Amino acid sequence: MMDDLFGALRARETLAQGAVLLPGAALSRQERLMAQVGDIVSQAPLRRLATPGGRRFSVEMTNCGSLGWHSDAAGYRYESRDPLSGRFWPALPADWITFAQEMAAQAGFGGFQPQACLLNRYAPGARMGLHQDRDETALNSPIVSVSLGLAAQFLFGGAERTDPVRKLRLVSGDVVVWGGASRLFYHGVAPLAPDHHPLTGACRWNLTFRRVSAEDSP
Ligand code: MD3
Ligand code: FE
Repeated sequence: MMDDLFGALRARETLAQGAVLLPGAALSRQERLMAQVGDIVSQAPLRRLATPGGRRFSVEMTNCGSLGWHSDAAGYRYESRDPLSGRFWPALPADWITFAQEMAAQAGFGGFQPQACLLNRYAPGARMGLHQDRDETALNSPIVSVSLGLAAQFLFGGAERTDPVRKLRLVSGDVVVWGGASRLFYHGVAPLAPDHHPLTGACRWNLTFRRVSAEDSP
């Protein structure tokens, strides 16, 4: 309800075909989300993964769900166990699944069944270069992204790496659903400027809910 009030200040916006910004859609649950993030990180600690080329991501990551995204010398892929501990990833909280489904449905994607949530933490200076999310085979499913804490400049390109890039400021509580024609669009995040946010301190968090496999596994 409060979300609707704030949402009235920044209107829902279609960024590209299949890409919908829902401003402030997570505002009313952001404190609970961050408490749950704390639980997940205590079970599957944040880590700076190696790229296949031997560099390291500046963003710290972990996962929950039946699958989690991982990167090392062997490549980018989803794993059902945390390679750091050998244990299954923490479960996706039931209310996270419901929320991601609601957000997808609001953007026109009914029946979304997320399998993975990638948790990204940006400290000042952390960035994510322009890339496509293409380690999933369920390309008919959207990706639901939730921003928490410090604001970031999100970079949103097109189907080709050389397409013009639009800059979009994402603030705490913003949700973006990326599906349809935009599912394979290039995107990234500019280096995080140092600042302070009451919810997260010096950091920005981003949660992305993903369906990995097109088959009807849980
Ligand atoms: C557009 N994360 O984890 S979320 C990622 O803010 C990632 O941490 C960024 O890109 C972040 O892969 C951006 C927004 C996002 C996620 C997936 C997309 C935008 C997308 C897939 C296709 C197009
Ligand atoms: Fe991405």
